[in-house]
Amino acid sequence: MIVRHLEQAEQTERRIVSPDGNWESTRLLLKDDNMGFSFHITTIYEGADFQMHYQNHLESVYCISGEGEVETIEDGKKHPISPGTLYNLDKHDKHILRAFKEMKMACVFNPPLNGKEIHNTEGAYELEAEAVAS
Ligand code: 9YT
Repeated sequence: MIVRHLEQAEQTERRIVSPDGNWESTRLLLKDDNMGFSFHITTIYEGADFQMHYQNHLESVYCISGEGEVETIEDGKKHPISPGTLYNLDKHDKHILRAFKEMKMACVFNPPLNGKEIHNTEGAYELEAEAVAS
């Protein structure tokens, strides 16, 4: 069994701070854990407004706290986000995420992230990236 605690993981390389200043994410479960997905607790900072396009991954995002919205670029639909909302990028949807108040999100990625990924210029993660020290 694998057991980890968020506060401890935040003190390690599992905590990734995005250089664009929009978010940070502590990656509690990664590819090396062989679960077939990765699991992260992500903070989207208040005022963040940025585009992503996970061409190589499917992602589920559950809002634990905060307020915001996610807009799908293809149809311009805006979906409000509040605690309890789960959105799923099942079609590699290009999207914009906005945080009106800081949001805490639980995120699952399939395939799992390696550990050190940050967004490329397309707002995607590459399939190959450096793993974190365990
Ligand atoms: C909600 C979202 O996709 N935020 C970007 C960070 C991502 N969740 C991650 O890398 O943990």
